[in-house]
Amino acid sequence: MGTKSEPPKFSLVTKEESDQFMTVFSDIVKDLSEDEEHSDMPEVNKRFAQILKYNVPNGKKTRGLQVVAAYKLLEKPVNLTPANIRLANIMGWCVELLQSFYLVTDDIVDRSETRRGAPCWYKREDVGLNAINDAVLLEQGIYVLLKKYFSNHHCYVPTLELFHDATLKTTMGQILDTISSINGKPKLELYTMNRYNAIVKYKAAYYTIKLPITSAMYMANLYDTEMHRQAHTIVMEMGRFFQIQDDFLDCFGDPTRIGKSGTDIREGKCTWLAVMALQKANSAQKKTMEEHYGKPDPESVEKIRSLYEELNLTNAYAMYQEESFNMIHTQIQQMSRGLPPDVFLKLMRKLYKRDC
Ligand code: DMA
Ligand code: MG
Ligand code: MG
Ligand code: MG
Repeated sequence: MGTKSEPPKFSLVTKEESDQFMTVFSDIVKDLSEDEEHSDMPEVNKRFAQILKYNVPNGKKTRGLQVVAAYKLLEKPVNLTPANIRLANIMGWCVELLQSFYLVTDDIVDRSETRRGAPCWYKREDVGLNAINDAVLLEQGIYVLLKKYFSNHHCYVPTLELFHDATLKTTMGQILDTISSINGKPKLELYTMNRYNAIVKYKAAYYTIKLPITSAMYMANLYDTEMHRQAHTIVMEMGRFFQIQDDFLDCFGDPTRIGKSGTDIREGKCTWLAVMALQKANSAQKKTMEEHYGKPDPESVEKIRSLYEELNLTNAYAMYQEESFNMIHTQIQQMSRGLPPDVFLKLMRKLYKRDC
C-alpha cells in the first residue's frame, strides 16, 4: 500500500536479471573459497566464504547492477551473448567487492553499529579488528576474479588500472574525510563547500559512479578519450548527488530503510548538512554547532538535528535535489560523443528521491 510520500520505485534491471546476478554470486563464492591453489587451508577457505556471504550480497547492489545495465546498453547487440552478459555480472560483483572492502573499513573508522540491517562486521564477537585483514581479502578477491575471467579480454589491463585508480582515489578521500577532526573534535572552520566537494569527489564519486560505468564502457570496447571525458564530468556530478543524499539520510533517513544508524553528527563529519548549517547559521546557531557537533551524547546529537530543522535544511535539500537532478539531466542530453543517455538517465531515475 503506497502512501503519498513514498518515493517512486525504479529498477535498474528486471527481476530475472537481478536473480541472475545473485546466481552468479554463488559461483563467485565458490571461485574464491574453493580455489585449488589454497585447498590446503580449509579453515581459511571456510572463513573467506563466510566473509563474502556476510559482507557482499546484502545491500542494494546499485553499483554492481549498474555495470550490467550499462553494459547491455553499450554493447553491440551481436556481442550480447549469454557468455558476455555473464562476464558483465562478474564485473558487477568485482565492483561490489570493492564496495564491501570499503564498507568494512569505513564502519570501523566511523564507529558505526549496523550496516544493511545487521551488526557491522567488526562488531561481531568472532571478528573485531580482524575485520581489517578480512577487508583486504575482499579487495584481493577482485583481482583473483579479474585474472580468472578477463585475462584474455581486451579490457583486462585498462580495467586493472581503473580499479587501482578508483581504490587510490577512494582511500585518499577517506583520509580527507577523517582528518577534518582532530582527536574527535571537528575543526569547523575547515567545513566549507570546497572541502566538502573534494571529500565527496574522492571518497564517493570514483568508486560509486565512475567505476561501474567506465568498466562497462571498457567491456564494450569503448575507449574514445573524448567520450570518457564527457562521461567523467557527468559521473562526478552524479557522485556528489549520491553522497549528499547519503549525508541527508544519515541524519533524516529511516534506519530500518537505510539499514544503518547514522553516526555523522556524533563523529563530527564534514557533511553537506554541516556545511550548509554553518553557511546559514547566525552567531548563536554557530555556537550550538561549536558546542554540540561531534559529541557522542544523544542530547547533543538531538540539538544538532533540531538546529538543522530550524535552519530549514530539509527544504534546502529538496531544492538541491530537484535542481541538481535537472542540471545533470541537461548535461546528459548535451553529450555529443554517442554515449547512450540511458546509461546515466536510468541510474539518475534510480537515485532520485531515494530513501535508502
Ligand atoms: C562513504 O562514506 C564512503 C565510503 C568509501 C564507504 P560514509 O561513511 O558516509 O558511508 P556510510 O554512510 O555508508 O557509512
Ligand atoms: Mg560510514
Ligand atoms: Mg565514512
Ligand atoms: Mg554516510
